[in-house]
Amino acid sequence: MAKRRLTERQKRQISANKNQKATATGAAQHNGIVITHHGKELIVRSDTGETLSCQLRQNLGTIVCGDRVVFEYIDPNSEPRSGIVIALAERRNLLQKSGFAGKAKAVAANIDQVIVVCSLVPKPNSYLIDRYLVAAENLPARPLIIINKIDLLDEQNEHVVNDINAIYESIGYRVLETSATRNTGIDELQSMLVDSTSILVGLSGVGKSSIVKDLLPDIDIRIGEISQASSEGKHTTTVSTFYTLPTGGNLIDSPGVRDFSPIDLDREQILKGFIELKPYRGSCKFANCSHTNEPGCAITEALEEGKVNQQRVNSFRKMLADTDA
Ligand SMILES: Nc1nc2c(ncn2[C@@H]2O[C@H](COP(=O)(O)OP(=O)(O)OP(=O)(O)O)[C@@H](O)[C@H]2O)c(=O)[nH]1
Ligand SMILES: [Mg+2]
Ligand SMILES: [Zn+2]
Repeated sequence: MAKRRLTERQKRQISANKNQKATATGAAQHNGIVITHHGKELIVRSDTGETLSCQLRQNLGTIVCGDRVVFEYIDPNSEPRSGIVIALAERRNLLQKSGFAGKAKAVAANIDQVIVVCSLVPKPNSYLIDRYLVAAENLPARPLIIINKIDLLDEQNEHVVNDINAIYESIGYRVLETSATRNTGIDELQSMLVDSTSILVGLSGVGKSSIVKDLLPDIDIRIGEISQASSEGKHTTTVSTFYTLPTGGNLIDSPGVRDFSPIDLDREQILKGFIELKPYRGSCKFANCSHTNEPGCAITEALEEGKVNQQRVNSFRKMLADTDA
């Protein structure tokens, strides 16, 4: 007999039932989504729309923003109510980065769209954009690139915007120019968020939280400053937070990074992350081609023929070298 596939709901129920047997509390179980966490305290929004503080049952492992969970109320009659998360639903995907000493650090779960935010100040870093795109392609999630602070456009930095547009739009990515302070491009962004869960990622200080604030003006969101000396952000957002937009869709604001590396990717996955290199997969003379200086490398040939962009190939090669893949 063909195996029946369980729906997500059924899987959650089974997971919940297991825990119920183990604890025998007999308490009613509810589903919700993790909005954020402060140390061991999780903030969960139930499917009925209640936001509550939850503790975490032991041995559930890491639970992050965007995770679907099953919880019980500690005392359903107390005010405000609080809960215990007893089970974690299966994840569709998990965005992770390389944290302290190269250890994997979970950022957020169940993401449909990764929005790589860069700005004119601090300046964009193309290698960082490329690494985020590789992470997105492998989640998999749809990537979108934003160039924020477009109000700061001048003759000196004009080429930065032109280059990003030229490189990424020519390979099929969407590049959106915004100004969070002037509310430019925000309506367009809003229309690209409907019906999905998106996450804003990028350097500290590029304006991720400012963009969220434009979309949710009534919510209290901390906006940081830029250091005058270094033009870098001051890491104002410290934990990822999940927001539901009244216009449709969910948006996760994440803490800005100094650097980002995807975790645990092999050579094939890195190649998969450079979408314009797809036609050259498996076409090199040597099966174990390092795509650097071997004769008959299809990627080197494509580069010489001007079919692929030098900067992107540099990123590809650097990523292979950096990850030791
Ligand atoms: N000129 C200009 N400044 C902006 C724009 N968007 C944000 N800023 C400023 O940039 C600074 C940093 O903004 P945040 O929204 O805190 O940046 P962030 O990306 O959330 O930073 P982290 O939370 O540290 O990752 C603030 O001073 C904002 O006012 C913009 O479109 N134009
Ligand atoms: Mg922020
Ligand atoms: Zn090759």
